[in-house]
Amino acid sequence: MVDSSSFSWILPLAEEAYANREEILSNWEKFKTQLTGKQISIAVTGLPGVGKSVLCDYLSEKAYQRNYSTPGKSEDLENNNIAAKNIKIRLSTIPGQDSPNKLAALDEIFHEEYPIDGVIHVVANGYSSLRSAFAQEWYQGTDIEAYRQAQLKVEIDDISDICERMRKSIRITGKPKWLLVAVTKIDLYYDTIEQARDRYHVGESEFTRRIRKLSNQVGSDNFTWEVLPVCSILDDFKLGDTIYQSKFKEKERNHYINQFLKKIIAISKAS
Ligand SMILES: Nc1nc2c(ncn2[C@@H]2O[C@H](COP(=O)(O)OP(=O)(O)OP(=O)(O)O)[C@@H](O)[C@H]2O)c(=O)[nH]1
Ligand SMILES: [Mg+2]
Repeated sequence: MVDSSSFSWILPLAEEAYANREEILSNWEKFKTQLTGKQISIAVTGLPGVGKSVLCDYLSEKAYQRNYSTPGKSEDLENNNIAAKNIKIRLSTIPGQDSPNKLAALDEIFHEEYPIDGVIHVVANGYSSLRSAFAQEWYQGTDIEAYRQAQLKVEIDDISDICERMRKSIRITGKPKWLLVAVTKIDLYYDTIEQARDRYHVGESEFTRRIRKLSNQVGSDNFTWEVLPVCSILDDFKLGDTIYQSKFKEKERNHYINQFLKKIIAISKAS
């Protein structure tokens, strides 16, 4: 069982209580894991510009290297690795833009011969970067709320598609066993984080209803799902001439990245 009490949406009051990467992944443990260790493969899905690639770069430590630059729009399947105590985790990120490459990546990842163990589905509470054709079409002088609402609407189609693919795969292979929803970019809307928590986690929303439907279809013994907030790069969000500033410092971001990493490892070990 995963200890849910140690995972929180809100920053701990005392900084000393922030999740610490060194406690999660020591170099010695990483080295030992190269030799032996359980292998877990995870698909990372979500709409264009929600922050999938950058999140995976932070989880795998790539983004902490000097000269790191953000990847830009993804065209193909991307792989990142995480090594923890007795476990090797491979994150395969599916590009968000609709394209033949995206469909090929989805088919490759939801392949019955090599089923994935889990799915991390990334959402950004409507703050998708203005990168997709859809988003650019939508921002024609509309305000942030209209833009966000349109993104949140498409997000339902997207989670429905992923749930349907998961249902088919579980029926045939018994996997993936779990879904972890990453509610990212919280540095942009931390002051209203409760709304995101209601939408994606505790509330009776269309989003949570869609996942519960999957859970009922496949049976809760065969599938678990969890939701956790996170953020990665602290870029300001731009919409037309308006700029929404990131409200976090690096240490706060690192707390959420480390907490998320801890969660992935815990679910992977339990599955
Ligand atoms: N403030 C803030 N900005 C973020 C965060 N994550 C990503 N971004 C911004 O969002 C942009 C898009 O992130 P990506 O990781 O490239 O998005 P993606 O989901 O991989 O998009 P596709 O490759 O098009 O599917 C980044 O270039 C950053 O500017 C975050 O946690 N906080
Ligand atoms: Mg990407």
